[in-house]
Amino acid sequence: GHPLKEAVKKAKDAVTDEPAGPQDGIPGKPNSQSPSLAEPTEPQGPLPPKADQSGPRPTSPTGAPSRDDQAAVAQQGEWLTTAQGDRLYETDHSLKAGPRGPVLLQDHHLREKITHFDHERIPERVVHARGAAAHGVFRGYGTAANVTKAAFLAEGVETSVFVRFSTVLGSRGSADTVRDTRGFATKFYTTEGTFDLVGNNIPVFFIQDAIKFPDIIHAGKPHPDREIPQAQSAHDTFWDFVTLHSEATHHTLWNMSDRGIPRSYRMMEGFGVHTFRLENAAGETTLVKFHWKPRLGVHSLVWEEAQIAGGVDPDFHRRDLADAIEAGAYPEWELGIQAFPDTPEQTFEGIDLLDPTKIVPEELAPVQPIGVLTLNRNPSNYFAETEQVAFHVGHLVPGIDVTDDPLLQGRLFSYLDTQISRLGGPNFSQLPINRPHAPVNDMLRDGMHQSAVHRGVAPYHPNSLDGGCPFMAGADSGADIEVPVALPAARKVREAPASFDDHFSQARLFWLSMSPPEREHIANAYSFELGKCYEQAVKERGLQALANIDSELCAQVATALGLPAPEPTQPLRDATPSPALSQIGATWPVDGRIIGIVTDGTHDAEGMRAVRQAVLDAGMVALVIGPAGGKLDAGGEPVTVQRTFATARSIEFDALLVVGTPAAGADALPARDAKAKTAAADLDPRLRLLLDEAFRHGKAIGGWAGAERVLDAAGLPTDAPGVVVGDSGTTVLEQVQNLLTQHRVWERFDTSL
Ligand code: HDE
Repeated sequence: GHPLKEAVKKAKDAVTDEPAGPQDGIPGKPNSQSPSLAEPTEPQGPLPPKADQSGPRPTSPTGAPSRDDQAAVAQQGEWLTTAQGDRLYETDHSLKAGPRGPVLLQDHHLREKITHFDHERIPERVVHARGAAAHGVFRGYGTAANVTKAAFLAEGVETSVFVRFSTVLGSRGSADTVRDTRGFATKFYTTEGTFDLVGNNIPVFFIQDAIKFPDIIHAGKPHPDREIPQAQSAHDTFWDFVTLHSEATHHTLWNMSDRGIPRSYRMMEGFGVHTFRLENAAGETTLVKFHWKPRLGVHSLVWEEAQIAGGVDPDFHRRDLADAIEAGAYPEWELGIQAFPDTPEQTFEGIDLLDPTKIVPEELAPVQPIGVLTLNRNPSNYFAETEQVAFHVGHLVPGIDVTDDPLLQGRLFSYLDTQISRLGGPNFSQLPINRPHAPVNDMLRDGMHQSAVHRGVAPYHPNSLDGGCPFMAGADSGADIEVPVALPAARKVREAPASFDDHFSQARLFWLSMSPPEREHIANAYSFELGKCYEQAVKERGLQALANIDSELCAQVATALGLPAPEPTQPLRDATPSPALSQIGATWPVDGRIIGIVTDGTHDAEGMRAVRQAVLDAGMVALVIGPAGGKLDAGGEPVTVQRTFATARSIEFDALLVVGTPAAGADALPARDAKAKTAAADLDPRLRLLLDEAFRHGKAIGGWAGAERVLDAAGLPTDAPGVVVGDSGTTVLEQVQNLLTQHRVWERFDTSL
């Protein structure tokens, strides 16, 4: 037979024979064996079509489209066709007048194929353009029942969700690990209609009024003349804005902290930012702030890792999320609320709850868990799902309402407006990813891309011609009604309340809550960002803002900029630190952490195999790093090399284990690298770089079977904190795993601040 036909047949058979993947398991139960990450597939001929990443199917009794229906729109039958279903016998050659003649205009297939391609792109989001998403399930604990009647928060209720994470400033193709705020937007497909919690990984915002949003974004985006820099805040216009609007100081400080460079989407907190109003079945109201707490803890990259990842793996966060879900290590967050009495002042302990530049420290109002989110299925099509999903802060269900926060009020207008242009008209709620899982019976009609075929003649209310349908739900049927909040008598003004005037005290609170290494990272971040500005006035105003936060921070950055440190313009207020704001000091589960095992297969192969298995058994990921690709013979079942000295960079690993003294790769840099040569006669310079970076980035490093010679040659002191040398691989792994629960070896960072 024809080789291509045979390959296709083989591929088809492979798909049907494929064993059930981890996604077919029970949602919420992380699968500790990570089969898909452990062994790369070896390409042989055309790869079989990748099986749909079928996790649990969205359960909707009410007509949410199944993925089979969605695919049937354009992928039925086995023949290639035109969009009209006419079968094609050829798609590689245009219709021509003779093999060397001109192409004929009558070639409809050519024109359809190219025209469709020409229109494949839609405008990217004006902010949050770069994102990655996943499906999952949310389970209510029932603990919020006393404050809200929202049905999806009741005990044991499971609701399908879709979550999109994003950066804010960069374009759709920009790097993941830039210093920026991250979006954390969740769509709950509840039985009472869709609820969107459109939050960020930072609990405060730059501005207090939505009318300034175009301004801050214009300032943060690349300069309009040369369109540089991409996805960066380290430039004059950004710092010009945030130093002219001192209300931005608090959010800017969070961005300059480790929160601006998360280790993973799985290790970020999420915040609703604004205060929301909940209403219970008895009509009583409570003000709340929403929090997402990651089960794996809050962790960040160090700045050098973030920069390296931008070059060697710009998709670092996107890949991490998809890989973890594919391997069955399902990310989890608890949803929690801080609850405040709904008093006419709408303040708590003197903090204005309508001011989005303020947090309420968790020590004053604990975060109470009300449910758990598990992400368990990757999108099967990026465009259809991640790109076309449309979130809106106004998508609310009974029991959850908005407040008068002027930032939130502006958002209530913006999201629908931008989606009409981004998604090409007013009918985007009919796109599969946006369809509610509750029955829809609206009187919205026609418009671009209308795909519903409405029945009846009377899309108006009341009517007598369609039997009066649809009917109005009564308040007793759980209909969505706004909470009838009393408003004070007022004059129309363009003003902010006096309670919005304090711009520095919470920035100081954040600074004082940081541990020494976190403070050092913040000072370095300001030194870098302000150092990248050209305008002297901007740098000086930047230092002025820092003087109003803390004099040591200001002095350190001033030294880096070579400028005098200014005096504060107002007295620094005392603040009680909030330990909950620091990422350091607790321990967390190690699931899904990535352990690189450096080996050439000739030293303690048995121990290496045992350690690799122990890593997988602990729910972590083991990646074997060898001098070159292929398999290591290792005197037993051959071991697949997953990274080579040429492809491994330290950013990918949470810890490294070195087995014995691996030989240099045959493709190691030639002796031209004289420094490497003298430092370590036979140490592969790329292995030296790998170890050196892991060490500088505070990662646990272990070794056995003579590995201390390698560490020595790489210049790593074997008695340094977090460097573990032992007799057997399993005891070394045990200690390394223990170190990993603290995320990094913090003692390695300078603690002078
Ligand atoms: Fe957004 N924001 N935003 N924002 N926002 C958008 O809506 C806007 C703000 C957030 O993954 C846009 O569909 C205004 C705060 C996320 O699809 C747009 C203001 C918070 C996402 C918009 C804010 C957010 C967006 C662009 C100031 C955290 C990505 C595309 C009042 C609480 C959602 C779109 C996704 C996206 C407007 C401020 C979160 C233009 C006017 C504060 C996570 O409508």
